[in-house]
Amino acid sequence: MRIVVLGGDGFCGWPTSLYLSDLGHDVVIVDNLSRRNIDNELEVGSLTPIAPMSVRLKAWQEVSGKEIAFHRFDVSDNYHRLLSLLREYQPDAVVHFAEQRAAPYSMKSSWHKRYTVNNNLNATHNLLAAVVESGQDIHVVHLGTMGVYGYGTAGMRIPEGYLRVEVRTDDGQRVEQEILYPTNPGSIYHLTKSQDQLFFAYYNKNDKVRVTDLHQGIVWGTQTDQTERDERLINRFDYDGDYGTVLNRFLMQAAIGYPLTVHGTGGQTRAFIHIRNTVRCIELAITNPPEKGERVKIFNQMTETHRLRDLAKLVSELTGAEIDYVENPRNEDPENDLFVENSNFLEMGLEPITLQEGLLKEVAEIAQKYADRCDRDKIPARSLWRTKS
Ligand code: NAD
Ligand code: USQ
Repeated sequence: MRIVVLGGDGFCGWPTSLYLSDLGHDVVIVDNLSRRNIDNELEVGSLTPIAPMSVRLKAWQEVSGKEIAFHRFDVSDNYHRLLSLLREYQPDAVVHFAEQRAAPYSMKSSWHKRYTVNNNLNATHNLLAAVVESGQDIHVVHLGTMGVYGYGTAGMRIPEGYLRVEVRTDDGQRVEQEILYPTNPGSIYHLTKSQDQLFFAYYNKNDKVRVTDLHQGIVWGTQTDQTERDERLINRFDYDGDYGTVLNRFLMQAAIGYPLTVHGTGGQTRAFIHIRNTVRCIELAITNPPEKGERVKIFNQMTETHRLRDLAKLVSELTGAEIDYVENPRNEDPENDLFVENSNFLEMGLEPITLQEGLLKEVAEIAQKYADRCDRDKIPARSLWRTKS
């Protein structure tokens, strides 16, 4: 297949591009390198030494014999470059990772809120408008988030996108319907992913665009079979207070002897998935597209849930790290249960990689190996989500 990967320089997009290329697909990456520029803004860098794009692509050609083309432009702004690419390259699928993905970054200031909204909503809308204007039947595969649901239910499993409801009509009859699961975003970033869902529903209804929306949990791990092949292919590892996600942060903190930063009581429960499972899920989504006219397919892309204080205890038992319960900078429920339906991917053949299997390897091969690149001053989360009163 011909596949465009928007955001293909990022943490999920880079290993996905290599994985798809390795499978024999023809891959084109689009990225405006905004994530690297945000590192400059925040005066921080990936714990792993990521190579510039041209070096990455040359290394991939050397180790695999395969070429990946790269276009540097802003999907939220350069509509005509995107449209031309779709017209000329005629992809079967576009995988859309090209959004500002950190919730704390999106909450730093009104500038960061506006940037995240402008970037994410325009990127998604430009893609859908360009698919329609191109006149081609391109399958859009989007990376969404578990956070669109909020993280709590009344004890039920969170379904894969749609909720069955029963409404009472004026004449007293009961009618069943399936509606998009009501969104309950906790940050401006998560709000943009909630709004993305409406774009998909609209373009699917009005223009029959085929869309798969992947509601992904927190991704952990770093390397895949492809990124491991050469150090120039190494994937990024974010550990700072804005972009570092909780489990990778705990692993890096354990490796450098920094007490694990549990926010609040650690009673928050979240969904997780390993990066190797992420790339496999994208493949499964691409090879199982919706039919023309079928509603948006929504899959929950996660393999396990964990309460954060249990996660911290697990990492502490494995490594001897201390745990520090710090004041929570975020505005979120201190405790929640989380039950998630994920049978779609399991039935398609996903084999979950569990925390127990991968944690120690990650600490030894990544966190400890690159520990000297860590700037300890960048570890605390400083983005405060509540307005000061
Ligand atoms: P990332 O920031 O590492 O990668 C995103 C890439 O998109 C970056 O390379 C960035 O430069 C590029 N980009 C952003 N805006 C762009 C634009 N307007 N035009 C062109 N390129 C643009 O993020 P990631 O962790 O790889 O996440 C990728 C996607 O997966 C995001 O949409 C995110 O919401 C979703 N997701 C990530 C996680 C996670 O734990 N990392 C979990 C669930 C969902
Ligand atoms: N947390 C800590 N200590 C830390 C960092 C975070 O206790 O040092 C807590 C947070 O307060 C939060 C939880 O861990 O309760 C998750 O935080 P996170 O930064 O790991 O993840 P989140 O902000 O939810 O965002 C990440 C990705 C985002 C993706 C989302 C999936 O950055 O792109 O959409 O995970 S999900 O969480 O399922 O919505």
